[in-house]
Amino acid sequence: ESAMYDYDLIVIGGGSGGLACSKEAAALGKRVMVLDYVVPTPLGTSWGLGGTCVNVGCIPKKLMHQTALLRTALEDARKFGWEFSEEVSHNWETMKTAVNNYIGSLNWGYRVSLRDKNVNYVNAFAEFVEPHKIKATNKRGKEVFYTADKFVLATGERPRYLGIPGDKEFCITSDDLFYLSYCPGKTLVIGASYVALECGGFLAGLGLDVTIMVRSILLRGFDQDMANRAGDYMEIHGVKFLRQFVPIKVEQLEAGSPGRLKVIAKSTETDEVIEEEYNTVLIAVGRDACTGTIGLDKAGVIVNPKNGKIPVNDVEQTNVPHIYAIGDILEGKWELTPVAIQAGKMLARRLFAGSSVKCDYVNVPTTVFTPLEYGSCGFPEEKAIELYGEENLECTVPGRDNNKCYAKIICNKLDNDRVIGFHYLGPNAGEVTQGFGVAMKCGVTKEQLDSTIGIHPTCAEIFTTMEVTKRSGGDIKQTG
Ligand code: FAD
Ligand code: NA7
Repeated sequence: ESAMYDYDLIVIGGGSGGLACSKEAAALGKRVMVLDYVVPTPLGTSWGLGGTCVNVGCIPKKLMHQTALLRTALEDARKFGWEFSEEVSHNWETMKTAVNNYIGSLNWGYRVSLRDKNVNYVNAFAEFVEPHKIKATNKRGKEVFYTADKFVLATGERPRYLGIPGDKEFCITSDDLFYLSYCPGKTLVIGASYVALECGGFLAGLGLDVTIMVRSILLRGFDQDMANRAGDYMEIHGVKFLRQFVPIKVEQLEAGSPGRLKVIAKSTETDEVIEEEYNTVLIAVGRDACTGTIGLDKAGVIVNPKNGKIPVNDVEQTNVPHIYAIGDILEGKWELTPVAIQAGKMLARRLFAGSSVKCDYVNVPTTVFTPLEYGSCGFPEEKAIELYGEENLECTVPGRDNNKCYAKIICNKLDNDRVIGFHYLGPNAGEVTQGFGVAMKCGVTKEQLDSTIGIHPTCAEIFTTMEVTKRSGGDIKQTG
């Protein structure tokens, strides 16, 4: 029946999930098309093939985070005898150019690999006009129609705005930050998501005056004990936090690169209204799924009207059997690049190679690249208590290096002291957490961690010698 259509599979969205899925399907001999199109930001920023991760997410933010860490390394270097007399300063434009060039090479690499793998790539915006037919509109407004037997939705998300006067006109989001042609100067970051804390963190690390406006708590959904420690470290290292405030208006005092903006904000607890001037305002208050303008009603796909997310079953199938969805647009799933890639690959294998292996969304390790990085896998303490009851858990917690490093594991006493929560605050958290993610996938217990011999001297060895339980209230400071 597939022969009646132009393609066996059309993938809408060429980001982490869409590229992985389309390449895998083509490698299995299917006729595959992928469409990717970037709608420019309100300020006109746009980018190439590859989606959020490469262009406006993981990759540029890690490079800028790394740039900021180099400054700390310079300071440490002096302490240990490196002598350099020139004053150290940072050039935004040089960094921006280096980051953009790196991204450009990745964009090119993706194009080449799609061609090599026989995926038909079209740079056009796709929307359904019928259940098996889409309309593709390119930059010049030219419309072409394509049909397919099956579809995969992988359109990702874009930053949410606040809906207050001046936000779209004068503020930037992470979609603009990595392409900003000028140094943002004194910056207000609005929001307390990981995107807000990471961007605020590296901007401060570059030496800028940074304030983060927090409506309620830091890093909702993450272990709060750890989130607050990551925040405390930022505060000690110069990031200002304006807590329990929300912005109500942004006015432009002077245009420029950067210009001058006035932000008026009100307390969430009292009648207090404050105002302050900044050069740049970065909004990072969450992201909206790109599902509202792709004709899903024409295809009959159900979307959660509250958040625009798409509910799927455990094989990433929507309510319409021939339409699947992966990545950030999924309801109740992780918003992470490796998750989108894994889901895309597994889906293609199930659709076209008779596989029955599903994407496992449990115990996905992740890291927040705040100035002091925070890696985690499994449950936050709050969630573990809610699910298992405090009396059935054991929490072990050593800190070290003047408490710059902090670690915590949560074990389920009802299940052999199996590790159900892993939390690490310290250098190279991503590298450290990856390995423990494997261990948790294998069902690691406290006893097995204890019988593992550490690598000395490292921060991660701490997980092999954890003795102090949180319950005991014992001294957690470790040395050596
Ligand atoms: P995307 O990668 O967003 O791709 C969707 C693509 O579809 C986009 O190119 C979009 O333009 C296109 N598109 C949308 N609608 C249409 C249409 N109608 N027609 C054609 N094309 C369309 N994840 C991590 O794992 N680690 C990190 O460190 C990390 N850091 C991040 C930092 C930031 C600042 C942000 C914003 C995100 C970060 N993420 C990180 C999340 C990660 O980027 C996403 O989880 C991942 O990119 C999701 O992949 P996706 O395939 O679902 O969507
Ligand atoms: P999240 O996690 O939903 O975070 C949104 C953040 O923005 C959060 O700190 C919110 O504060 C804050 N927010 C939202 N609206 C406002 C307004 N109007 N004013 C001020 N602050 C606001 O979104 P992300 O996209 O960053 O993260 C998505 C997922 O990644 C998440 O599920 C994690 O598991 C990882 P709040 O806490 O609501 O007061």
